[in-house]
Amino acid sequence: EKVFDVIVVGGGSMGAAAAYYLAKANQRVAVIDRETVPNDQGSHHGQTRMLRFGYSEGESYVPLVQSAYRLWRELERESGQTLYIHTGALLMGEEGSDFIDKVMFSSTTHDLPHEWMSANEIMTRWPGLNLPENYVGVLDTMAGFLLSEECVRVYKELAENHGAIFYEQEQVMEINADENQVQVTTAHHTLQASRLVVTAGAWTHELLPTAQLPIKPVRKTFGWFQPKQEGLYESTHFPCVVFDTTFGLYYGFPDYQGKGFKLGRHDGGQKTTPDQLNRTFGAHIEDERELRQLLNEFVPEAAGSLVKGGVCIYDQSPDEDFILDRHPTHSHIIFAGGFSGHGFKFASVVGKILSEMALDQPLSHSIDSFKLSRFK
Ligand code: PYC
Repeated sequence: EKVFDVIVVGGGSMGAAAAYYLAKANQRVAVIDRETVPNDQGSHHGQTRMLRFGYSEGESYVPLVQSAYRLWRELERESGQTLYIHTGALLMGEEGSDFIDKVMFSSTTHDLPHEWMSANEIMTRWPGLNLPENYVGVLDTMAGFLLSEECVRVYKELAENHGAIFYEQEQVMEINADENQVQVTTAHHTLQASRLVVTAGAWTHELLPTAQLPIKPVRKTFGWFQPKQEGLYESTHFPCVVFDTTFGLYYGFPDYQGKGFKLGRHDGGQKTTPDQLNRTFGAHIEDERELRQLLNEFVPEAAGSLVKGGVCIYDQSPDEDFILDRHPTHSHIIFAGGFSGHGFKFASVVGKILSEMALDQPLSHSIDSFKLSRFK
């Protein structure tokens, strides 16, 4: 039996970040993941994740994004790696829509740099976009994207430099907890610690059945498309984009390093379990069709051939807000989940908060709005 201070189950974005902060605080840390770290089976693959400040999901997220941003930039300095590409993010929808109103409310409440733009102004500045007349956009000027697998890889490497041990491709078979200790058994090892952090994405509620986490995994797809014309969508001048349309909420990323224009749909998707998930893009007829519907109307010059499609999982909470708390009956078990497709950008600050929780330190942000008890 191997003894640690903290065991982290799930070495994706949140778990790798938590391991980094814990190892840096001189904790003996073990990370267990059923896959490699990073991997393409969960919720952190696909090259890019957006970081937006003018948060449509609620103004209360803004200070958390700001901290997350600072921590990502610190991580870049510490590692010497580029992890954040500053492009701005253009959020588009019908004038007067709830979506645009919420983006504006977050932007003005927190005095964020932003530009309100009409459809004509947008199409003049970015000729690759095509908008109906009644659409407007808010350019979130500080926004950009994170190189997601790189972020996870860097956290892992730095955590290892501080002594963390990663047990990869090891599935957790059993978690046992008494009042002070936890024991985690995999096919090859039995590990013991006084704290357990569970950050296993769509697997989290299966690993902690007694916590009764209301998390529902949803299958989501995305694809890279070959622009029909060069020069319109490169990340040097084209921003990240979000389209709130009558037929769905879509997000897009500029062409980075010649991979193509990346597009995904944020709403919709199929309820699933991570073990039953069909990870083949195109397994459902709508996988490509619904992406092309958006491209044809709003980004027509990006609607060339499909370069590559991908499938990932959202772990959806009932209100799409995060769940970050202690286990209801075992306070030395801490978990974070229900990130509902908008969590990656927060992994830096969530990792830091998880480490503070595990060390019983004051928290750098209130997490009261993420309590599990709000669903009871
Ligand atoms: O939260 O910005 C976001 C996002 C983009 C794509 C999926 N989620």
